[in-house]
Amino acid sequence: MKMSSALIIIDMQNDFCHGGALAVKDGEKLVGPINDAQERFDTIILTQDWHPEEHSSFASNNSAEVYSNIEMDYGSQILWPDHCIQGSIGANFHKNLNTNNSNLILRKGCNPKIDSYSAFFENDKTTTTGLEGYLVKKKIKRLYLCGLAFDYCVFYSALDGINLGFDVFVFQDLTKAINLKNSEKLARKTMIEKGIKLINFI
Ligand code: VGL
Ligand code: ZN
Repeated sequence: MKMSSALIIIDMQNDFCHGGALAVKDGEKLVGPINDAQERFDTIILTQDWHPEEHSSFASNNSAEVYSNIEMDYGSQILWPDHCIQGSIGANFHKNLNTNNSNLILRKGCNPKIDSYSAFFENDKTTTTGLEGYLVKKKIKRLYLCGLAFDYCVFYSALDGINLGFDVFVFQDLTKAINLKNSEKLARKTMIEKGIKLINFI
């Protein structure tokens, strides 16, 4: 791929794979093809969901049901099972993911008060992760997204990417959805409406 493109691999971590705290069905099956996709790119970015134990997006910290919604200062928030706790095995990348070629590993969701689905902004939609600056300085114009989960972190990263003026492509065969309340369909529809291109790697 050209110098002006980047592959952004979202949250390929144990907790989103088989046996993990927030497992996405067949998530681990993406590892091999994502490793293959890396061979086509000069710039590779990995994101890592990286929450403190007291994170406000955990149902356990709100005495509430898993997958219920609460209102935060920044809007509605789904309450998740405890996952991707900083330094835990669940937060590690899947053991077969090739991490040798990555230029940047971006950790997100570190602020206990704000969740962060997108690789660009926390869920308050204003606190930046710094990724935009990194890509702009490297003159990257086109983003190719893959990883977990299609309807949360991949979706919100793709939306922010296009809103920031990048060309955004999602490898739909290198991502899998959690699919709460039709979220997979809604994510796909919104992406298409916004001009995000859903393409296949294989
Ligand atoms: C994710 C829910 C909570 C994701 C992360 O990677 O899609 N989803 N934290
Ligand atoms: Zn998370």
